[in-house]
Amino acid sequence: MAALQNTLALHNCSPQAIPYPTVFGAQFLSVEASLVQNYSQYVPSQIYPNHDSINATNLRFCNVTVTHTHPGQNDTLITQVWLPIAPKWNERMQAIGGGGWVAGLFYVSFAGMAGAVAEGYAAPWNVNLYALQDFASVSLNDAIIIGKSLINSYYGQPPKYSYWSGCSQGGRQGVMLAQRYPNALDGIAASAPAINWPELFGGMYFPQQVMNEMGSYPHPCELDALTIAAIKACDSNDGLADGIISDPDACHFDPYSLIGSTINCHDSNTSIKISKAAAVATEAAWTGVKTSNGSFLWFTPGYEANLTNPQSSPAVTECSTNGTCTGQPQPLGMDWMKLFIKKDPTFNAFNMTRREYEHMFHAGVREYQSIIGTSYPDLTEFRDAGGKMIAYHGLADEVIPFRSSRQYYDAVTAVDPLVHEYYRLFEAPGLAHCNGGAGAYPAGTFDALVEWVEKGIVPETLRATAPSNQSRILCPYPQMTKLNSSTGDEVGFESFYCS
Ligand SMILES: [Ca+2]
Repeated sequence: MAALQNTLALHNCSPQAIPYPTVFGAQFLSVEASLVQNYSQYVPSQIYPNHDSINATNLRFCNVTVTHTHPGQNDTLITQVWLPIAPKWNERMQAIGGGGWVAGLFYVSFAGMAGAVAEGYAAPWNVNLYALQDFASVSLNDAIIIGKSLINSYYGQPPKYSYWSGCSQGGRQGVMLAQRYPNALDGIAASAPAINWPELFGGMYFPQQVMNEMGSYPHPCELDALTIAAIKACDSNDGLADGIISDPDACHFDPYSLIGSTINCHDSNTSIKISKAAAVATEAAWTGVKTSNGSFLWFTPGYEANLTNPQSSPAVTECSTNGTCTGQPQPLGMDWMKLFIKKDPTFNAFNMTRREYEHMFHAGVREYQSIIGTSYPDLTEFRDAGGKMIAYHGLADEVIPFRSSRQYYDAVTAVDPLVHEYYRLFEAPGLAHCNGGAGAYPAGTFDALVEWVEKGIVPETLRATAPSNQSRILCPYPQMTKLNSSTGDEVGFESFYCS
């Protein structure tokens, strides 16, 4: 029996057995198919957002790669679909989102696809090599159509349910699908989404801009000390002293109050005083992007965010052994300004005045909002198609400010006050960008989405567990998670309620 299945799988898993899909405006260039056997990979939840970690072992799947172009656009799009043979296909499709500037088909996507196949899902993704428009939206819908078509030709039936799972760029892609292709998917897990893209990327540079204006760059340990002080000051506002700020709106910590305090720098083991530059930089990273006359432009991360992670934080500085520090802007924001707004790879962003920075910020919004802004607030067609969308967003997210998700949710609510019937946003206190940090991670997000779509079980809460093994529930925004005062010292799921 197993031998027969192998023969069938091999027969179906060949380019000759797979017809080209039909995608409006597309011309298919090639299809490749190969049988992959005994594929094993441990997929930690850090690179499989919305899911728990999974140990994928001895997977057998047909790996199909389709290449297409949109004639006249000189673009090339590559879609890869992994069609499970063992374990057996669960009759669903789970499309996996990208990250950063990458649309898909990088290590996070491949890990997610392995995780999805291990759970029986057929998993497509798409990468676009040339056009921002493909990257922003077109490739997403193409990938879904291609995925469904390949599934239909391989298994002889379309997927019963089609899903999206992504975080960050992958989250933005999910939201874009709900906005522009409301019939494409049954369920979308779109966590910490990089929506409001031009504002996000323009705003990401703001702490660096402020340090440039001062010509003074604090030591990372000064910024870390101020973050620790803010968390200490605001921790108990939520009723639970757990090192996590669960009520960020109640936090109003003043970094200027600590100027001159002596701290111990852990890395160099020296004592230094907190400088005014450190207070100015943290304030910039906490209270929003401001114009030269002080008016608000966009959100920055909250008090809980790690401001000095060299990979991801907005206020990174680097210090030599003689104590001289320089600013280290994130390449994402820098590339945005140089390549997309100024269209000049040699542009020197370190010398901008605040007025020039404001012009840059606004120019990005004007030029790119309609292409990749992903901020269109009317999801009523997605609602009418029966779609469900779910998202978590860490309150300690250092890359994408959690208030960006709030702002979008409020905008969707203004169009349709009953939005919570098909779209829910869960804020995760202490959680960093997509994963990490001290806060609890909701590993069951995707499964909650599937239950909502297929069984109508409304996700009233999400269960989340922290690295310290402390567990809690997350509540759908605008509700807040509150501590149930009747519980004792043991804090767990039952210790919280939503209000
Ligand atoms: Ca707390």
